[in-house]
Amino acid sequence: MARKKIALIGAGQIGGTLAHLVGLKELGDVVLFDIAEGIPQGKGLDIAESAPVDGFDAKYKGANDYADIAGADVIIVTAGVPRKPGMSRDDLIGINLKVMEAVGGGIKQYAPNAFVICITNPLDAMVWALQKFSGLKPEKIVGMAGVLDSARFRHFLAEEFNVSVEDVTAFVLGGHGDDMVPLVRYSTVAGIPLPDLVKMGWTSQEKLDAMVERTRKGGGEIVNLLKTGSAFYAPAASAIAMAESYLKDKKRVLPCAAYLNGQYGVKDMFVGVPIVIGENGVERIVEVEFSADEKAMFEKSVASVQGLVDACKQISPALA
Ligand code: A3D
Repeated sequence: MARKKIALIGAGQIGGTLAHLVGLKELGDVVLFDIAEGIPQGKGLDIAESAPVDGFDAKYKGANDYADIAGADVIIVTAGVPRKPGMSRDDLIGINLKVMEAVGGGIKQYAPNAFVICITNPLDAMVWALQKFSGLKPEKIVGMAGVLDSARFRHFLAEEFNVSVEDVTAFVLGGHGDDMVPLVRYSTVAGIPLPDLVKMGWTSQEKLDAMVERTRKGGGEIVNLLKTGSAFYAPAASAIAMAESYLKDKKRVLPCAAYLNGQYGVKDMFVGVPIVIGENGVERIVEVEFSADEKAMFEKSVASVQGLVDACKQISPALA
């Protein structure tokens, strides 16, 4: 059986980390694409030279021409600019929308059957625009945010409880902004929901509230520490989990920005919800029940995404 082809559009901090992880996990051969000449070629060669040491087989090709992504099975998009301290994700919209137009054109021409994972911010609006520009079927394109936001919450919880991260599950839904929705009721340690753990004295409500808030601001915390860019290790790991579920038909249930067409009362928008990813892409959208408070938080988050989508339509009339 031929190896799968994985195209990474954007060979920056996340793109390079993705390329390394694809090799280490032997998910397939890699094409690293970027407008910067030399960077994708250099990173590809560097990682290929690590393969004999780590013992993995994968071919790496650096590219500056979209023709090289032809026939890709999976495409992960990180092209664009990241945040700097003091910037919100929404500040990136003008520049990154133009990038999505170029990337969408390349995908439409050379890899219209790929499963595409978008990471470029502001995530929910950029994946929406990328779907329009590329013409991909809605079930073949998703945005990565919920897996990362949930992983951050899981990390904080595992530290607080002093238990393995493996036994902590968490659910963060809604848009990938400061009003994302960490769902405490659906987050557990080995199946025990967080509100029960508060009752059992494992932590206090105040501490739990603080972890929820830290999760919401998790991206900004890293931006402020790094000063020159945004998080890349955990975002790359998160997108790889999504790609792996598609490539291996694992049918994992993961929170991702998926195209909603009436689910959760939302139409023609990408918003973070639990989905099943398998060989057909988005195979199911899971509609969980919200309490009144959760519903209000979710609707606030959706309204923020709607604002960004409206801004995209104003900047690029082709999207209206
Ligand atoms: P960075 O290291 O700057 O890499 C971006 C790469 O995109 C650079 O190598 C650029 O040369 C390249 N690029 C720019 N324009 C184009 C173009 N038109 N075509 C192809 N390549 C281009 O950034 P990064 O890797 O740290 O982050 C990439 C994106 O991911 C940013 O928009 C971040 O805001 C976003 N991000 C999202 C999350 C989510 O959870 C959604 C988390 C972290 C970062």
